[in-house]
Amino acid sequence: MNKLSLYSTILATLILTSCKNNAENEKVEEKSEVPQTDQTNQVRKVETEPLVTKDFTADPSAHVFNDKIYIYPSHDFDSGVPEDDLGNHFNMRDYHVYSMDSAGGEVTDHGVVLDVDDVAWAARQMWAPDAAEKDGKYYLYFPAKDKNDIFRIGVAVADQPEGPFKPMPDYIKGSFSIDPAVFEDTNGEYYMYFGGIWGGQLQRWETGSFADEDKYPADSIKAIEPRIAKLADDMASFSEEPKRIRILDKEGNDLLTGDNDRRFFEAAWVHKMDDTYYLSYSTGDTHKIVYATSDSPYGPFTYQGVILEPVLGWTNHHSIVKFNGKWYLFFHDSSLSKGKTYLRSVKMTELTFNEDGSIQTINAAVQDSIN
Ligand code: FUB
Repeated sequence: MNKLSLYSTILATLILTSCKNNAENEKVEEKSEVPQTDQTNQVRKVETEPLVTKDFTADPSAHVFNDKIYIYPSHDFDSGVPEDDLGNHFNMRDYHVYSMDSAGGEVTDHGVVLDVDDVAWAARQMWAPDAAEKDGKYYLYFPAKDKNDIFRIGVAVADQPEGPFKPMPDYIKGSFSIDPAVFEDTNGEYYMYFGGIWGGQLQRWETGSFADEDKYPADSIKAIEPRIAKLADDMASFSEEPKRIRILDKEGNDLLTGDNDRRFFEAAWVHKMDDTYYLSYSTGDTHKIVYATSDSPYGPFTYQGVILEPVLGWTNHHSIVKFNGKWYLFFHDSSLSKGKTYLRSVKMTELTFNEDGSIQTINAAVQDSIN
């Protein structure tokens, strides 16, 4: 090799190495777009037991009423409907209410408080409910499929938190999809957050009216968003058209459909700490409970990190409540049924906030109950 070709070979090698390094740096830079909270947050492993063992319970919405914790869960049971992609085997037909005088104390079962046969407009599938109190009345919000097999959200009223609840004759006008969560703001306004994709039918409402077929946005398109509507004074109707809630990354971009680790799937819940609204929800195909924050109940919310890693079973659904100065996470898993996705059990654990308001990630995974 003459001198010239030796220099050319060295130069070419240097250029190639530099390009490779640049490409690798770009990859590292891409990776560092993952929010800081995911990278730095320590994951706390917890061991938890089902709060109820006599029945299967799921989707726990917890509230503090009259100095007690009340839990409004779905009531799972085996109805014999075969498992399918639309979740028809989640064929629940009634609700129980549970209460506790102290966190982790004895759990009282208040029995059946509402049955599908008592709801004039509902046909089947009483999915995840929530409850709210206003002026001494208690309101139970629940999704169910109507006689046309379209999920709607109904409301039932009681004089005490443990029911029994008397249903309104029709579902809330303008309501659709599943997983209502009612948040009472510090100024006395009430907002319903709702929506769930796939079996929960939210994808069918993208055009504003119910579509006959499922259509999902492409991975590169903005993800389907949960909805919010302010409740009217009667607590049984919306005072506005439901609005979409934007969920952004830290650069201000809408989360995309392909962002399965962070985008909304179902199970919205809102709590407020200081002046910050925390929207938490279950993610796309990854079944984490994650959270995003905003200074308005309407958002836009900015993605922050993971609250609860996937649990045993397919679904993940939670609520967050403050009781006697401590924050608690209520959630469910399928440990009691040894992994049956539609037979779940409600659990609870303490939730820890860091000084900057971020939430410490919890891992409550149970591995060996399946054996
Ligand atoms: O319990 C039925 C459905 O499963 C709920 O509505 C979803 O959130 C999921 O937990």
